[in-house]
Amino acid sequence: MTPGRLITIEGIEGAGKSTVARWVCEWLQRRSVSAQLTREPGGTELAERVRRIVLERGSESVSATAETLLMFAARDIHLVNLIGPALARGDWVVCDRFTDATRAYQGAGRGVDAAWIEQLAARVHGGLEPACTLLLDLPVAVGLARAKSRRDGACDRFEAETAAFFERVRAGYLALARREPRRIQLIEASASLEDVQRQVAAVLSRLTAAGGGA
Ligand code: T5A
Repeated sequence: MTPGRLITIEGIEGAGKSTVARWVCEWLQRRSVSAQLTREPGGTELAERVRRIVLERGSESVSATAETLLMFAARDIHLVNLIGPALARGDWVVCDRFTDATRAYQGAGRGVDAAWIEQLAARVHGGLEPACTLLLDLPVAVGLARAKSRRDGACDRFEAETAAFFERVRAGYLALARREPRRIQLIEASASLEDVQRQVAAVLSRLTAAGGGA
């Protein structure tokens, strides 16, 4: 059986990742590709519990080190219980955020040592890398305004961060895209949803035509 492919969707808050992730799944399913939608941190019952811990604004402070370890703990659980088995069955997995989020948020945003993040990634991924990453890029102010308009309650720990933090995260993502231009496909996400879908469809067409390599 041909193994499935992992597609990850990345970007700052409000970039449209969840919207695009659902659309990518539907695009694949319309072409008879079995695709599963999931997200990080989370994706399984236990990993979603870790998500609640890492996102909630409690009275205790959470260091950047603890945050990084919690992200990778949730990712390990997700890979073992959901992503790995789905890929082994031949399904494609569409994941709303993955390790590039740790590189951008904890690495570029919080200043966590990049080499340590790569050590954790090597350990947790066990050789798996996304076949393709869609990086939805847009100005921080536009993303934050979209995220705010959609939010129905209090902000989580990340949403409460400053614009300067999200500028570092965005710059971190763009640096990753420059480093890995084959895997990371830049999508101009301040465009209309129809235009974003057109850009994404072009990437997916190349990906499926190439049998999964970007
Ligand atoms: N995190 C996560 C880390 O720090 N490290 C890690 O390793 C990982 C995995 C939670 C947080 O976890 C952090 C980063 C995050 O802060 P999350 O819930 O996935 O992660 O992140 P959020 O960015 O908070 O998710 P949002 O739901 O806010 O943003 P999305 O998914 O990017 O945006 P979406 O699709 O919900 O769209 C937002 C609004 O914009 C509209 C939508 O309809 C919606 O109303 N919209 C558009 N409007 C106009 N034009 C377009 N093109 C539009 N696309 C969407």
